[in-house]
Amino acid sequence: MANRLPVDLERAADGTLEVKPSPGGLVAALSPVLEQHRGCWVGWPGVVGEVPEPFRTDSGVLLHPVALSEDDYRDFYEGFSNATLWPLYHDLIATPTYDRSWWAAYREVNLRFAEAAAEVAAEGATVWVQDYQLQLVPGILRQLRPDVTVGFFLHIPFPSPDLFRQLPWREEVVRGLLGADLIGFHLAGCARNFLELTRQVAGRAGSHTGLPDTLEVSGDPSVREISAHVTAPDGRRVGVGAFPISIDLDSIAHPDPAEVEALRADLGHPDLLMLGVDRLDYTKGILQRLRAVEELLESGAMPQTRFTVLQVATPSRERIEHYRQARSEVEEAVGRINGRFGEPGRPVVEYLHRSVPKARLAVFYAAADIMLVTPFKDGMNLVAKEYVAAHPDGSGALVLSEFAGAAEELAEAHLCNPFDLDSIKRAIHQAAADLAYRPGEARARMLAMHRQVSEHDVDLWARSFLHCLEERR
Ligand code: ADQ
Repeated sequence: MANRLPVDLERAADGTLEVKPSPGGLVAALSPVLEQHRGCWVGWPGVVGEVPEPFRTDSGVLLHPVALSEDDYRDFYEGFSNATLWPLYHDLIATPTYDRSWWAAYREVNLRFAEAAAEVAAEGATVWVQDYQLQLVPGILRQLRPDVTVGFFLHIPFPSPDLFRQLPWREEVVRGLLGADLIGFHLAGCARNFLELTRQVAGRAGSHTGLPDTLEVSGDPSVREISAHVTAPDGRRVGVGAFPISIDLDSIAHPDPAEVEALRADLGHPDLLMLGVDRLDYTKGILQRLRAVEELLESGAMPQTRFTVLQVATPSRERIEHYRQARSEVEEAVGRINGRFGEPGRPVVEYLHRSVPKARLAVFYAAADIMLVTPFKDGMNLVAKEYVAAHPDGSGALVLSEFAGAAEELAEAHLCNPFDLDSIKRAIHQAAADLAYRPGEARARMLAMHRQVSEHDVDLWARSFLHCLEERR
């Protein structure tokens, strides 16, 4: 179960609901398992108010909608999930708001999701709960249905205990998570933060034992073993481990070279095409990368190179003030840079504020010489992996923030510190210099990363987690 069902519902003019499947990485990863076991996906279908009855997708997966009212959407989703937990878990890049009524809505909606899962789960079923919006579900589900096996995966970072302890409802959240049999994070560092926290916080609510200081990954490195356990207040041993998510390589299937060429032609055949693809979120460092580009232009650091930056920014959480502000700062920077350095018909920054179909994104990835991924903090960042997947021949270069989870696996990228404009500029400069003067070195870097992503795809991620979860039965 996840906050969102893998569908887009649209309300037609006559008030009826139309359902369209919305394919994504998680769907690709989970569909085979769900189809094989005739499984069920519980989630919110994306429009407030009345929801359709449960229905089956063409491939036989049962979708079970959970309703959210306008108030739930505001307080549970925009409020507690995205204006409290999101900034707190991303190391306070924005200041979290702690609001009691949002917390009440979060509890209430988590109860509703848990009840829905309890209703549809077969005797002894496995329930896999996804992400920060549903952290109380494992604990509630454990009480409602002690027979089911519960896994929980967090897609965003888990902060250090010193930050997490700000949360007024910290003990409830930790106890909710400890209702699971297995809790998965992208990185060992996040798992370690959680273990340390349970020592500090949940310990007061019950006993705890057996917490190692470090997380060891043992056995076949492609299958992450559960590396630590926490003893929950009710005495159960809860597995904690790192399972770095990845992508479905087929979704970035090789685009038509003619389309790739046509895109570069449309952009006026730049010497260097740089690309950014992000949700428009203040954690993604879009403004910072634009400022770095602006400073490169200002200083004339790359005089021989006529470059274009294509920035695709998906609209996201637009009613939340920090998001509105991030958008207006980005758009101001785009206008300023183009005003200062563009030519008629040749802006420096091409900016798309909309979602783009995956096949078109694949064209963008394949066409780009340098991919700019500069988040201040990111659980993983699938865009970095998608770019690498789109360059099986080793072309291109990746500039990647050290603070993206993906940096652990993609160490051959040009790593940068997004808080330091000079560091971003250096990484761009090095990537461009490698492409121009050290093509062998540039190719070796990209090929090493391509191997990593090919061998660790989203299917492996799902199988590893579910394998560990099954072992806990
Ligand atoms: P996100 O913060 O959404 O995910 P990311 O991992 O980069 O970030 O995933 C974004 C996905 O959306 C990618 O598959 C990308 O192709 C797609 N996308 C982005 N912009 C798009 C556009 N304009 N049009 C169409 N598609 C677009 C959260 C966490 C991440 C974690 C993932 C998965 O914040 O850290 O990697 O979940 O666990």
